[in-house]
Formats: sequence, structure tokens, C-alpha cells
Amino acid sequence: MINYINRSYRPKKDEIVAEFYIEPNGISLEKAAAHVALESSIGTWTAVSTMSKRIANTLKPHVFEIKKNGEVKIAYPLDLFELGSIPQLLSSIAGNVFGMKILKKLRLQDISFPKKYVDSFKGPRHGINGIRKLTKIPKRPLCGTIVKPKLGLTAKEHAKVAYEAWTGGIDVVKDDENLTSMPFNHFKERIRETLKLRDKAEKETGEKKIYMPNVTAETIEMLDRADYVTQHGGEYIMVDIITVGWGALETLRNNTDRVIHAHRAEHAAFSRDPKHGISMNVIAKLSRLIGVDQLHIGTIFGKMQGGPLEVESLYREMEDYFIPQNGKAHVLEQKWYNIKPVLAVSSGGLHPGHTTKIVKALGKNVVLQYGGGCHGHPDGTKAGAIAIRQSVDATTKGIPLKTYAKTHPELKKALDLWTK
Ligand code: CAP
Ligand code: MG
Repeated sequence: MINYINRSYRPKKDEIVAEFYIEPNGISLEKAAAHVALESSIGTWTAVSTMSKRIANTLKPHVFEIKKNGEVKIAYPLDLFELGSIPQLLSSIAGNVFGMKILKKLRLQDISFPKKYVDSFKGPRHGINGIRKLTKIPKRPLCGTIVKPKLGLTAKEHAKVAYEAWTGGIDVVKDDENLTSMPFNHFKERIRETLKLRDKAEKETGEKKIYMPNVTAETIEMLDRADYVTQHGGEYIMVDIITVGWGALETLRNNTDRVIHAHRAEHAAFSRDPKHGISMNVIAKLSRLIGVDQLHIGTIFGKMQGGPLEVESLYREMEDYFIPQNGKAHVLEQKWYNIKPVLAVSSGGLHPGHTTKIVKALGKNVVLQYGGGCHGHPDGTKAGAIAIRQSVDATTKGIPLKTYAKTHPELKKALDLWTK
């Protein structure tokens, strides 16, 4: 019988290390940890005659840490993984193990990748610096909106809402996560209409304006839609990375030069239970490896789950080149070598009253996105956009929002509505 437990084992530099939270179901934590190790690598429920010493000695992972609270660390030889393939990584480390009857709960907290594995990915094509150069916004946070209602507007109506937001001062306008090509709003018509008004808004404001159309679809169709955006002068595409799948995301990244905005709809189906599933930190790291340029990481203060510890460590994981181990946040040490930083996106239940505290908590390398917090303004979309931009300007100047609101009526109306 192969022994997978070795508490004195120290991971080799070129191994992949995973941290799990394990809740056994009627067996010891040690036995459960061994089963997680074998089921995610070379083993199965019983010994097999086809196993050999060569395989065991070269490919077996080592469980090197087992804490009473269920925290377990496993070091995996790199040859267990196909370089450059996220699907194969997850089929191993985050595949069958979640369904084993001998576990009550299992959560993949983080994965630390060695240089050879990191180097097998392209990472972001543009990253933070590329986005700042393209948008001509060298320092301040970017502000954006999501056209609302999520679905229902025609392509022309959609373009008009975007135009109102851009001329009010918003930098980036995105499609909502479930808006793709609808009977009432076909993708190609929306691209043509919205980019036309983007050009108009740029001329009127003298500012760079960005449209992020949602290309989410079957993979070949997605590539066609990205090409259509390119042909019509769009610089960005948006994609729902979880629902399209990791393989499709790698294909998209490798077949378009557009800036990729990554929406994470559906992540909470497996990321929000602290005792079961896959952490958002793992999702974020896989997204950075594959090469999205900006990624939703949460707001701390908005409508979606995700507290300061999670959101702030996600921000660091996306922005920095060296991530120290953070036991409290279940984040493993990670060097990012030549993988560019990803621009954080903070979105979900935000209004201008949140702007300063999010920038204070995270930093200025962030896209602040306001859906209801823009189009829900008492005086409509354009006033909402003006209020949002005023909140960003106040934050950048270090002026308290309430003070700034005294001389900026659109911001005052937003604060009166949403902070009283
Ligand atoms: C925000 C949003 C975004 C969420 C996604 C929505 O709209 O467009 O999809 O922010 O959540 O549909 O809810 P509101 P997350 O500003 O009107 O809330 O960023 O956590 O993935
Ligand atoms: Mg949305």
C-alpha cells in the first residue's frame, strides 16, 4: 500500500502545493487526507496490480501538513500536470475528490505554482499598465457602469444609455453578464450602435471612452464575436469566465488581442461556503495565469458576499508580483515571474457613497462599477454618471464626499438617496 502521509516532507521547488480544508465522514482526518492525495493524483479506492514502484516513487504526492482544524497541505510532483492546461489541473486537484463519500466537506483553499508551471502560461496581454495607457488614465481609479435593466433594452436603447453614462463622465460601460445576443438586442447591432455613440461621446468629452461588450457564447461563436468587435473598432471584450469554461477562456485569450474583462458569474456556486468548494483566490489565480486583463473581485461593502480579508487579498494576488503566505486568508506564497498584474474590478450594489472607502481599502488600481448606483439616480443615468465621477474626483483630491457634495448637486442627490 502506498503511504501518502509524510509530515517531515518539504515540498520541492518545482512541485505544485495545494491547501485543502477537509471534513472527514466517519474516518480519521489522516485517512481522509491520504484519500484526497491519492484520488487527485495516481490512486483509487483500492490497491491495483498495475501500480508499480516507478510510478509510486516518481508521481505520488506527499501530504506534509495536517492540522487539527482540517487544514491539509499536499505537494504534487509537476509531472502529474500538463503544462499550460487549466482543465487538466482542475480535473486532478479539483475533480473527483469533491464527490468522495468519505468526506463531509472539502474546500480547495489555494494552489501555489512553481516557475515552470507559471511560465507555461501567457498571462494578461495588456494588464494594468496596458489598460492605463489605452484609457489615458494614468493614476486614478476607473469608473464604470453596467447598462440596466440587465435585459430588455433594444440595441439602440442600450447604446443611448451607454452614451448618457459616457457623457456624464463614466470611463467604461459594460454589458450585463446575461446580455449576449437576444431576440430584442442582437449582438452585432448592439456593437455597431454602441460604438457609434462611443465615438460621439469621445468627441464631445475629449476623453477616451470604453465599451466592454459581452462575447460569452459557444467558443467558435465567441471568437467570431471578438473579431466583430475588433473590426468595428472596439478595444475590449467581456466574457463570463466560469460559464464559458476554462478551456474556452484559454482559446479566447490566445485568439484575440482585445482587452479581456472577466466576469465571474456562477463562481459563488462553489466559492462562498468557507468549508466546501473552491476559493475565489484559486479562480483569480487561474484567471491571471490564462491572461484576463481585469477581473471582478468583490466590493466588501456592496450586495455580494466577500469580506475585507477575502477582497483585499484578492486585490494583492492580482496586483503584485510576489504574494507572501497569509495563513489567515488561506493564501499560499506565490511568485508571478513574468505574468502581468490584473486590474481589479469592484462591482455589485455600489453607489457613489462607497467610492472613497473602497479605494481606501483596496488602492487606486481598480475599476469601480455602478449599475443601479448609476441608473437609479433620481435624475437619471447622466446625473448618476456625473455623481459617480464626482465621487471619484473627490476621492482622488482627498476631499470627504459629504464636503464635495455641498458644491456638487448630483453627488448630493445620490448620497441623500443611498446613504441617509
Ligand atoms: C452589478 C452587476 C454585476 C455584479 C457581479 C449585477 O450590478 O452587474 O454583475 O457586480 O457581482 O448584475 O449585479 P449593480 P461580482 O451595480 O446594479 O449591483 O462583481 O461580485 O461578481
Ligand atoms: Mg451584472
